[in-house]
Amino acid sequence: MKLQNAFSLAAVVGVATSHTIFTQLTAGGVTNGLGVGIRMPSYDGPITNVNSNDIACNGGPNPTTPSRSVIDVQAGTTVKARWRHTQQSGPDDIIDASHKGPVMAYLKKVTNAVTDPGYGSGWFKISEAGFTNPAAGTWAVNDLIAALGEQSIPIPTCIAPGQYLLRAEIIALHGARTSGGAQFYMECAQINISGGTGTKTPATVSLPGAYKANDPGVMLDIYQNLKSYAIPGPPVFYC
Ligand SMILES: *[C@@H]1O[C@H](CO)[C@@H](O)[C@H](O)[C@H]1NC(C)=O
Ligand SMILES: [Cu+2]
Repeated sequence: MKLQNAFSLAAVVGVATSHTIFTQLTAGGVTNGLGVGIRMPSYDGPITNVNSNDIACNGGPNPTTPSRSVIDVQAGTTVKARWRHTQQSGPDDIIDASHKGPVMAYLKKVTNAVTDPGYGSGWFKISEAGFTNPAAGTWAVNDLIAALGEQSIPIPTCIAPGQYLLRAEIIALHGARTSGGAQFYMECAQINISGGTGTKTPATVSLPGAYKANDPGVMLDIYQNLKSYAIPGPPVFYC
């Protein structure tokens, strides 16, 4: 009996460590510390209810730790979101390769990046990658692992300067053949964009709201000879 419990515990830990968290942001050549300027959860599990407020900036089942920091970002530069299984460091500590799916980033203009709750209207997508190599069967998640967990996110030049939430997201589709089976991983970084020209105003969506449980890119069987993939959410905003 004792032995069996030990094995079940190992299985549970194995599953948990295949999850992931966006733990660090690199901006202007500076890699900020773990959880600095990021609302980091204590547990690396996914959000699975697309209608929950937690789909915006995590929380709920995975309580998040607030951060007082706001990270300076220059419009027109590329920032890097660093993904890890847990808050620990290490080269292999990214996400299990079984967690195939898209990798995206969104922004939301806010008055105060520290206190804004995240959920609600105002979100626009600034980058996405999906089924990047159908011939090889590889996805943006596989590319992220090859990039040692660093998601490169170009910050548009034409948006207004000011405070934003930067939401980096991975959707793991290994269990997505049933409704509620897709695993959404996301955290929000608190940033202050300077140098934006403000010449364009992006169309925005709500989170929750931008995803439906039965979207073709959310509920699908990725093991059924998939030829193409429709990344869920709005189109990417380009200047
Ligand atoms: C954002 O950047 C502007 C321009 O550098 C600065 O004046 C402002 O104090 C910054 N705000 C925060 C919250 O960092
Ligand atoms: Cu997982």
